[in-house]
Amino acid sequence: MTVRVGVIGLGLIGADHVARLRSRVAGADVVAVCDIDSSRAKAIGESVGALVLSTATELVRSDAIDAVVVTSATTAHAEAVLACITAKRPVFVEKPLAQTAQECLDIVSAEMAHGERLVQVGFMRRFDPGYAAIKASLDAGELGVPLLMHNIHRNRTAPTATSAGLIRESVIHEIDAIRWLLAQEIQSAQVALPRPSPHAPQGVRDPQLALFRTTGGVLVDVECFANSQYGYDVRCEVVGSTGTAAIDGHGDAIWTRVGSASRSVHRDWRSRFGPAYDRELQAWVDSVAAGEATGPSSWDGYAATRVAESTVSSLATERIVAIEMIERPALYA
Ligand code: ISE
Repeated sequence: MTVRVGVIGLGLIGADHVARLRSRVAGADVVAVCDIDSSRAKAIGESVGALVLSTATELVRSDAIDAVVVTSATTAHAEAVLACITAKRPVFVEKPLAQTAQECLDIVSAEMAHGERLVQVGFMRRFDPGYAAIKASLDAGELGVPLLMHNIHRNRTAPTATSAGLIRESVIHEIDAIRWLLAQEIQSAQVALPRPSPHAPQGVRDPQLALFRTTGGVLVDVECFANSQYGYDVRCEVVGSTGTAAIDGHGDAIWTRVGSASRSVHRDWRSRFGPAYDRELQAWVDSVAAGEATGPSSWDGYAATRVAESTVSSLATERIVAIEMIERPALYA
């Protein structure tokens, strides 16, 4: 079966997903697209022979499609995902699931009323071989009991970044990785702020250090630096009672020349995590074809956004904020 996909939102990641679904993911075809910029929609749609529709609602209701990819602005996610659930369409939505924890809960409620999972959230780190190897090692007990986790998340430049956006759009990846790797919820969050980089946009607190404590007592730090100038650099190390496992974010090759050794630095998340995005969408297409949603769920999307909201509220005081979450519904057990 070829899964006929409609894509809502054709910015950088949306256009990348269109290309990926057509060339690197098996069993899928992009048959319809829409974007608020109609000329962009026309250009991309015509280049791949897809129907160009004017609104997300029209696309979700179209008989031409089997499933939907939502890559519009975060503010438009909730409406599009809820429309997909109403139309009983499997949907892949880029992270974060929605703008607020309340919107995420509305999605969780709609999916529960439908009775089965339809949503996969784009937390692609789960599909990265380095993160997957740490997960396997933790699950096999090779590190003993996890005690600490250190993370670095640097972007080269982010001229439109905001202080809250660093947490909601970037640290949210680590929030999901923490929950997934450790299989624990996060019970408190705190942000500590050094002086801003001279390269940070006016008034933006960049870099930031977020500190999380999990329900199992693991302490986690995340350095987020959106305007590091030098490149894209994502690292993670879990410290257990008998060993550690780490991912070095620089790249895979090291060059040695007379008197020096050097290694590549990724320019952005598209090159660093390209293969993880491929695997993530392949897993989604396979799950749609099998009629059973897998991967990061609406519950994961809700939990991450709930933690991000509390973390943002620590920005003003730099104090520890306790995180309140609803009970995990049985659908997401
Ligand atoms: C971007 O939106 C992403 O999702 C990238 O994976 C992340 O590393 C980056 O910080 C975000 O701005």
